[in-house]
Amino acid sequence: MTRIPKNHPRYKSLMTREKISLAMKKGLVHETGLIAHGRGEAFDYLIGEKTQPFAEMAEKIAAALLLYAKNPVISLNGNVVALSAKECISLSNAVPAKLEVNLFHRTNERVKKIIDNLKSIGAKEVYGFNANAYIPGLNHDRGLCEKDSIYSADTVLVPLEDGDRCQALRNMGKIVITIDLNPLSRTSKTANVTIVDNVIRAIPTIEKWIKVLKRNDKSELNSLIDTWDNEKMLKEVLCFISRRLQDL
Ligand code: PTJ
Repeated sequence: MTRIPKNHPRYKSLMTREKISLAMKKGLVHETGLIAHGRGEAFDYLIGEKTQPFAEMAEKIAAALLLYAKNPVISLNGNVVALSAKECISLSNAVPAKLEVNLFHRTNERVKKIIDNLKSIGAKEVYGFNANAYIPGLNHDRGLCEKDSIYSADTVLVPLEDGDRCQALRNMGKIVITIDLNPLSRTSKTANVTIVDNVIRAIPTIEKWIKVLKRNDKSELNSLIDTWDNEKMLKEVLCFISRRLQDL
């Protein structure tokens, strides 16, 4: 890794870039994952590189949905594992939810590498390698998934997702929660709950809310979930960004 001086004003951001770059060299992240990361960075700048109230609320609703679900699954890709592997494992234990590796640029080799990496840092069971089902409507390998995991899930958390798969999962009747720094993406517009925040901050915040909401019964969770209006929140994000730009 390139040595980044700790007093560099962009230390955190540069270290994150190093993480993604290293994960690509290890074969965990696809090369286009670097481009996706750059796009995410640009949007993170626009929201001030911190968890804004609209994201905090979405993270709370996400926690309620994961607790309410009968069969929740967290879908993992190369970028998510590079940036938040330990945090995703911890969240999956807290809910509890299954973990499945589900890639856009799928190769068995990369799925295996990612699963091995997750297991080496504490994940017990990770689905995705023995893909034996297909998300209907996707004529591409990204539709491959496991019957006992994403295919039969009622609620799926899919950070950094692509719009088509998000729509296909919704067409299957699933509740889709996404984490996407771009409030204009098709994924953001298609998901039931869009968390406009960096996956690095979002996953631990969802877990924080899991711990708070775990004491609530299903009807209390349901009342909370009912208050959510994703379209309204996305408009709020755009207003927030334009106000912020005018104020600068
Ligand atoms: O590992 P694979 O093969 O499954 O591929 C993963 C990527 C991310 C390469 C693939 O899914 C892809 O191409 O994604 P997109 O269509 O570029 O979408 C990624 C979205 O995530 C974009 O809208 C980015 O703004 C957003 N994003 C990037 N980094 C982050 C992020 N959102 C939250 N946190 C981030 N760190």
